[in-house]
Amino acid sequence: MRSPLPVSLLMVATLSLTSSTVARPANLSPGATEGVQVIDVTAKKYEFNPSPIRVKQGARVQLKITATDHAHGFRIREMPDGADTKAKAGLVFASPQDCQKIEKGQTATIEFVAQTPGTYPFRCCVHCGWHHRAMTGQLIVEP
Ligand SMILES: [Cu+2]
Repeated sequence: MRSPLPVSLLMVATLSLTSSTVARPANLSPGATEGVQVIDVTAKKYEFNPSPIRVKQGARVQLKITATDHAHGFRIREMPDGADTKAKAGLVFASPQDCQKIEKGQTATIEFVAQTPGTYPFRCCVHCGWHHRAMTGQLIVEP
């Protein structure tokens, strides 16, 4: 007689998988700076500097991005290169992310926890000129 155990185990595994993909607790307070790694980044035609940006897994990071010569934008993928699209986000943001526009001379702050090692591409998402599409960079989260 076969035990029904494997089926119930599978159900438990499925349930826990589902709940782990639900939104992460967003209890990162944007004002808190304790334990935060602050990285100054400049955006100008047509590069981000520094790039690649390297941080350690588990670090809470603030990117302070200054557009020096023109309005630019910043958009980063929350999944590392090569990740399953159904995997949970590798970067956990303090606030919802879309295109962060940065006016000329202004600084925008992007805060996240670098949860999963990997390479995260980012790019300018505000049209800034002829080589706008080439204005890209990488964040590397090291284990
Ligand atoms: Cu651009």
